[in-house]
Amino acid sequence: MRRHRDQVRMSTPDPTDVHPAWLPDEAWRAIGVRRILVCGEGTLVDTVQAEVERAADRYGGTARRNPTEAGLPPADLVLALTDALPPDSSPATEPGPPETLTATATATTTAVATATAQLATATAQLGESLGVEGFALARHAGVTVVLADAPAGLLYGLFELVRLGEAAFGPTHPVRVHRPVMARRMLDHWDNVDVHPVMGQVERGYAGGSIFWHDGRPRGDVARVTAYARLLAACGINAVSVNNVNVHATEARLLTERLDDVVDLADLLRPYAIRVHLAVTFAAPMVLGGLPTADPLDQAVRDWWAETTARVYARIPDFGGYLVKADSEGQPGPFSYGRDHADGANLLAEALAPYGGVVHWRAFVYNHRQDWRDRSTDRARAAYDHFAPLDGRFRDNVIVQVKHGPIDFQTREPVSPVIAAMPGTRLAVEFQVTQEYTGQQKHVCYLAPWWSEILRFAPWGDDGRTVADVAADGGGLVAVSNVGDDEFWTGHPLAQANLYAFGRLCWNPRLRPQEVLDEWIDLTFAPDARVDPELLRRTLHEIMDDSWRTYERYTAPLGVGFMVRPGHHYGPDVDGYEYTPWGTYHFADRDGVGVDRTRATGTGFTGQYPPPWSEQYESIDTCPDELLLFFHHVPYGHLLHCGSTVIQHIYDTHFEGVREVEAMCRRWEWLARLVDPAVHARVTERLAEQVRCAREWCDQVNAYFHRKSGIPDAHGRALH
Ligand code: GCV
Repeated sequence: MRRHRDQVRMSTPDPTDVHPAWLPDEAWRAIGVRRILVCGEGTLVDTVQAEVERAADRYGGTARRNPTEAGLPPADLVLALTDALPPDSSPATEPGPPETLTATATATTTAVATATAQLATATAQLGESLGVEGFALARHAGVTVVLADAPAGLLYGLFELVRLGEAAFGPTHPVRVHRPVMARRMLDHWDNVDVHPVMGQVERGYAGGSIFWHDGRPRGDVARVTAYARLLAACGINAVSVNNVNVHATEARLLTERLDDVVDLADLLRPYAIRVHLAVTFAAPMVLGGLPTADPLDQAVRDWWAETTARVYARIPDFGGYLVKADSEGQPGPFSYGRDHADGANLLAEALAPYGGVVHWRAFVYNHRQDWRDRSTDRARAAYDHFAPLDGRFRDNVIVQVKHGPIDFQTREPVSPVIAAMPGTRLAVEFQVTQEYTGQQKHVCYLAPWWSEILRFAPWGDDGRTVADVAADGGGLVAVSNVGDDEFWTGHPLAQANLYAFGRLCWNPRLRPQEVLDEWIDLTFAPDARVDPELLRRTLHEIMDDSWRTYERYTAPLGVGFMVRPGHHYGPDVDGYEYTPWGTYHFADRDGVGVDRTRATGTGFTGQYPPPWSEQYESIDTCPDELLLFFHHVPYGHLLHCGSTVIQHIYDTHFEGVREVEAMCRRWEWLARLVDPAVHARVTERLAEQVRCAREWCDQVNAYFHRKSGIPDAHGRALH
């Protein structure tokens, strides 16, 4: 252990040693050719300085730090903390000199003064300051100026410049203020320290091993963790939980005797403004502390958490907090003591409160020992039934973390009704960047359009607040990470776009998915004289923009979900989960398919929504087609709003989905000479599997429903 820690400290991390994903060197050219001035102090300002120095060394610019006694030196780019500017950079009364590519010291001073004055006006108008993460960007007199009140803002301002490239050095423009919509932008790693006998090194990981852990030990790959932190900062993520929410024996000890391992990760992530969180077991006082109970109301248990948490903060002063999966899929929790989830969450919150830490308490609680014959128990109801009655009972530093849908990250689900049911609780909405149910990083499936739909959904109707508003006012957004030790980080190189997009949608949930994809394409695929950038961009859009809907077309139909192979969840198995205890049924028989979740005749789940959705989902006439089978059991001949019958829709969409994947393959071939050969080869290999698998889905789903219903395809295509 000691040796490992010394190794970590001694090595100099170079984040550019690994595959650059969306930060290739070329992305830094526009910055690197300029004379840059960085003003301010602190770890994050040092990071900004190191980044611009590296860029300037590569591309021939210069990077200086802080004003001299004579004032601001001439610069083309100034990145400054507002309190680090000399007092004489006061608001300019005269307009600056004409634009020039090589600004003089006067021009630099004028530009900074103008930007400072405009920022003061802008924040006065907004009635808010830049905050700890915001920044302002302006261009005057041939000088680009980034101002921030706090170091994290400067870091995010730098990455905005990277995104803009040469456009950051174009025409004059007044201050533009940027602030994140979500204060909390977090990734959860389901990484195990030990290799789990069933789940492996990373639970639901599709990109090789863990970047943090290897076979019971820290992986010790300083360069990769640093590069990861840098990539995350560049898309706006500011918190990472470093171990699986299913906390096994070794992982539990990260909280106590293996805390050094967490300290090392915190040290590597901190320079990029990322706070470390830890998933802990609710039974920790027993398994680690030797107490006879973990009862949240027991004083000795409370003391144990308080002392243990104090030790964590003594080593990691900016520790983010705990993440807990309790009373879920076999994890221990407060139910064992006759307590509820508010009792459980408040116990940990009390221990974290003195240090400003938070507990992320997951609402993913349901009965996974169900009997398929019992139609009254509905897994979709579970989170609401457990948590909504507790609204108002959670401490301020509890964040109840709710999966975006009521079941489990399916390709299509309604928005979880819990999001509208707990106005007195801070809620975080949880997404799954790792593609457990969306093709496991073997299939192209750009998920931003799906997440964007969810974030824009208005649970109280069109005039009301959106899911994004609820998260922004509460605990922000969280997602399960999709990276591993794979050469391209995410197995499928195009799956990097999902990670990038998640960060960007946290920063601004109103960004359009296509525009986020544009950003990712421009950053990731470095310009090359031989490459037609428009062809590359257009083709990637053609492949990726609609790929989530394509995936939906060839998998489980009309929102019914699952139909995957049990256990690993890859590939089709229509009845795979139908008679299991997991509560994920479709109830297909010879007459019809779907789950009746109405109040009138079903499980009553529709009643968990406020109007208008409680009514809209209840009625078969107003339920959206894409969620029909989630809410209703209907005959195969039922006519959808789109004009097709349910059975014909199943046939048509499955054939269509396969055709679309075949087209993706042809399009990708066109890019053979336009992208890095290694990336091209990897995507080609994955697309071949996607086509194979899409055909298998199509065959199995269509054959299954043909046999059940006995209804032939209206277009006479072969069904088995
Ligand atoms: C980490 C699903 C996944 C599990 C995961 C669980 C969760 O059930 O299949 O692997 O466990 O969700 O979100 O806790």
